[in-house]
Amino acid sequence: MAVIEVIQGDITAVDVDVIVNAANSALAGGGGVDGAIHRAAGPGLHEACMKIAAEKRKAGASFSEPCPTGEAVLTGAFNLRCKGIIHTAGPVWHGRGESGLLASCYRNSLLLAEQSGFASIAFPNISTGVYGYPKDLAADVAVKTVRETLPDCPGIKRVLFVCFDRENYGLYQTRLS
Ligand code: AR6
Repeated sequence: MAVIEVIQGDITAVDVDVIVNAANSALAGGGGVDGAIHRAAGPGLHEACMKIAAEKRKAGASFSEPCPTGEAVLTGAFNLRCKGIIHTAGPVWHGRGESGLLASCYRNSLLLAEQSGFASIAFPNISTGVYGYPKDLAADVAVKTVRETLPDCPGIKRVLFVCFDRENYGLYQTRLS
């Protein structure tokens, strides 16, 4: 069974096989953790995201949302020390049942990491920044979904939640202890 850990820090600096980006459904880059990951990875990452977006549109995805909320895509890691980056678009919080979409982000990211042969994965606190998802509710979904999905991912040995702020760090510590 995999270990699940939490640290407070910057996800671009952690030592894992693959990190998850809290992206947007256009894969267009942005602020927050998405901006930090793009800055650290370098311009090749934006090109890779645009290439995937174009492929998805060609295959029938909507123009504005080539990576719909809750889905996940994989790119290389470029200048980062990890081997890959999984981009998933979290839901914007409206208080109208977004937990299923947030759970899909964690589940689809784990399944994609498993399919891609990665043994360790780091998650940020998806949707808890500009997308406004309440941190305590998001932590409930994240921990529960990871625990429920890991039995389907025998190749994944380590899951790391990387919390940028102290509040999220405390919420995850409570849920994982
Ligand atoms: N490492 C780990 N976590 C971080 C880092 C970092 N370097 N920087 C910020 N966080 P957000 P969202 C935390 O806003 O709410 C972007 O513009 C942050 O404290 O990055 O899913 C995208 O392009 C917060 O807890 O993502 C989308 O348009 C968490 O990461 C939109 O924001 C998520 O905050 C996605 O919004």
